[in-house]
Amino acid sequence: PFLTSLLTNPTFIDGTCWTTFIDDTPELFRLVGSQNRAQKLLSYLSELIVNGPQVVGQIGESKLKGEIVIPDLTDHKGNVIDTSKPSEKGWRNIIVEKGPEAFAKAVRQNKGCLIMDTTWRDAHQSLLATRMRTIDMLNIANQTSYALSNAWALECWGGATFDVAMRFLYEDPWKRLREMRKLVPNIPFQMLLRGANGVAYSSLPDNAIYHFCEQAKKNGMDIFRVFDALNDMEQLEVGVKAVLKAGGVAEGTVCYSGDMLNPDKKYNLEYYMGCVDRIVKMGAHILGIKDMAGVLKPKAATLLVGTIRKKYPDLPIHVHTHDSAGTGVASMVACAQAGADGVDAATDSLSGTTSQPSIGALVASLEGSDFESGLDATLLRQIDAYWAQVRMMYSPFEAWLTGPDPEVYEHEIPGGQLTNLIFQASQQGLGEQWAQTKKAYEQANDLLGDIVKVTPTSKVVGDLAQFMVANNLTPKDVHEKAEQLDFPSSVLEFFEGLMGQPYGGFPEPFRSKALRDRRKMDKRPGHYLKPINFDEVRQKLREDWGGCSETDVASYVMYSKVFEDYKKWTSKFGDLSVLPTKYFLNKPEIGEEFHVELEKGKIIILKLLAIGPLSEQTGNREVFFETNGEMRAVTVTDQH
Ligand code: 3PY
Ligand code: ZN
Repeated sequence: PFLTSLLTNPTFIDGTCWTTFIDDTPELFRLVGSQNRAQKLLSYLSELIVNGPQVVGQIGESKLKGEIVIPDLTDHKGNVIDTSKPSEKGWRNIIVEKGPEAFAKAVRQNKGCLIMDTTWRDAHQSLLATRMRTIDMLNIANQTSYALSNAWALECWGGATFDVAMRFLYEDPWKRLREMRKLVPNIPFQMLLRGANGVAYSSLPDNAIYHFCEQAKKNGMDIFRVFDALNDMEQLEVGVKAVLKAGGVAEGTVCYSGDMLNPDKKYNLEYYMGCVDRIVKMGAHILGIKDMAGVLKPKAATLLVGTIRKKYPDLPIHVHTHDSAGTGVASMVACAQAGADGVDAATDSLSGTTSQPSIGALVASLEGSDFESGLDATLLRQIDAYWAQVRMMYSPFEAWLTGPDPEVYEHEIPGGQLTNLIFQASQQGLGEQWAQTKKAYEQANDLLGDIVKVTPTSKVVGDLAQFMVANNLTPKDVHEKAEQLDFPSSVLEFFEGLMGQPYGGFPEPFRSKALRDRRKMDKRPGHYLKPINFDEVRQKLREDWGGCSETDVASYVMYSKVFEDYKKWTSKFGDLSVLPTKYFLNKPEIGEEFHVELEKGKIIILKLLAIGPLSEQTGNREVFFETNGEMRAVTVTDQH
């Protein structure tokens, strides 16, 4: 109390009693020199408090000010369901007890249409710039284990979540996977793997993909949706084989692009059936159809799924879509009716527009039909009450889309990229250029030969579009000046062949003009890339960081620079995944008390006491906290 009153005393705050106070009475502050976990956490908070969110990689204040209420689940009679232990019921039991083939058989034999919930991966990737932190999934994991116990799977890992976890959230994606798995042992986990690109943006040596899949399976992954962004079947096969070798369920996936109903478009039914035949031959357990932009209209869905069902009566079919144009529920119902075994949806508050269609709307639309989902709508609504609050907490990452965008049929921008591009445009104050960017995206796609667009090829098209807008280039200019222009590196990598071979070949002479004397690979990149020497990587990581796990090795191989930056960050600020999101994004108020669970059962109670005045000599400020009743101070350089 003495210190608290002193720290809030006006003469202390204005600096008049400041200069000698700490020097004269160091025992009062018990400054902890050792870099223990709590102190590192305080360092992060102090940076956030003194220098603002940008300095710690955040972008602004969240709209949610209060505490998030975690709902109890109640059954139809109003009785509270005991969720202290996970549910034991779920489709994962078949995978664990009988293996991938048995799972594939069981979902095919299931009478209704199962739903995969994408809330933990694609929904926030598509709506909130992939920024959902592990803690916010873990906080609702017990309830989820019950409410979604009959789901096909929880899509919860892979895609962009892998690098964003390290890059922006300062979290270990592997730790996320293990922690989720502990709390949800009953529902299959599904991830997104970009074929020979792993979870990166261009191809890696084959042995990196095998190692990655082995680690993912060991750390709790069950079903791997494997796609290739160009539907290059050789690239896809690398991923499918790696999953089969690791013992996972392989969902070999074809990406849907364009409009199959339009006879003038490049990708028609024959093209897709050719891809499906190859995927079946590879030995995939499940066929995935990935409509990443949300352009699969109900009639096309009926035709595509219906044709596959007829040709391959025993093949489980799982369809993914985005609701960008507003047709998501209609298309998924059409898929169910045409013979799909599973379709994707997201919790209501994180659904719609660029995300997946609403799970509540889909469950209701299938109710009473032959294609029931087997999910309990009441329980889903109860956990959605949690997600509504969480979405508000992540408001700094909203693109503020107000409704469906049927223009997606023209520009074909994938859901996740659409919000990303809008978000980037507004961050850079280029809001008015958004209409131009959309148009340029269409033109860039044509210049590149009308390619299938999904990560990483969607980035190629997006980068070329932004390049055209920034440099005021028409498609004609691009053609004419191709030999002089410095194209974005993603465009050059695509032309080199580092993302595989596009259907119909590369556009010439554009490719050669843009590449000049760079290499041209006309076979899949794995033929050229030198295999990873894993022992060398292990040795390097041990030398640099004093130790390494096999999952660190996998992270480093996938994203060396991002991994190293992440390690530097955590040596300075510790494991920030334990910090509640409210205080990860926003600074606490003076006098505000909050809890952080450093590890199970080890809780610290924190309170911000005061922010000291700026020292003219050093440019520093002192920030004072109470942690478990003990005073701690952190010195921070004021960067203002
Ligand atoms: C990804 O690759 O991250 C995607 O979500 C593609 O749709
Ligand atoms: Zn998607």
